[in-house]
Amino acid sequence: MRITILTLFPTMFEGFLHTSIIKRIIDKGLVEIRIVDIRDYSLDKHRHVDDTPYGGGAGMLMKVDVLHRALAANSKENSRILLTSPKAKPFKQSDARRLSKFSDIVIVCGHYEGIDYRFEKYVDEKVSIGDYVLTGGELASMVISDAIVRLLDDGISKQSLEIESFDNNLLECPQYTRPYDFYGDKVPAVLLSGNHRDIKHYNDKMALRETLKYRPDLLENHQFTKEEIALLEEIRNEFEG
Ligand code: 6GU
Repeated sequence: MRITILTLFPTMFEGFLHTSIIKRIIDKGLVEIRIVDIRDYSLDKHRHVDDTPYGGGAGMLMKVDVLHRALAANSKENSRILLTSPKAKPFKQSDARRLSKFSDIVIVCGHYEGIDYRFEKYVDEKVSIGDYVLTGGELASMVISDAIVRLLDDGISKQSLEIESFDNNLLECPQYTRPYDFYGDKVPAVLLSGNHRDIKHYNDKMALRETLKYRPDLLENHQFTKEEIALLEEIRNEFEG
């Protein structure tokens, strides 16, 4: 896979590209991430990338001609072209899965008060990362790339990908590692029992409990199994007791 990020702030990506798991996935050759400076595609001698809005109003808008030139020079026929924007549907795990199937992705980082609306027709999808406003799309493009890239085959172990929060609209269950006893706070006994059925029962129940506590909205889209309905009943009884 190749991901090309068009940005006005290329240096913001240095830490992201050269650290930890993302670096490992790049070094394995599973993804190439290119950072392109939009300013390189400005033709005037002051390298302007923005201008004031027609009709007045506060702030500056990114220029459609500069954006279009940068995009044309860095995309292909089969590129999936994304534009970061707070004015879009929030990015979900299902979007990360869907986008991980493309071989070429271009992410244009929106900035300033916005962009010239005429650029939107060159874009396949606008993507927000949540209901808040960022100063620019750079952090959003890193979030989106990170979520996509970790799903690429061999990127991280299959087991870590198998049961993940949000797949199946459930949060993951709590997990524990050594020490067994931390100032009297002990790891739940069942996890040391070696009984895999009991452990699964416990973990499934805790996953439901976490989801009920923090993201009950996810359960509206969850397909409950018979087992989970029974677990819900157990949780309710404990809660009442
Ligand atoms: Cl993609 N961009 C900006 N500027 N703000 C955001 C966002 C994106 N997603 C949430 N807030």
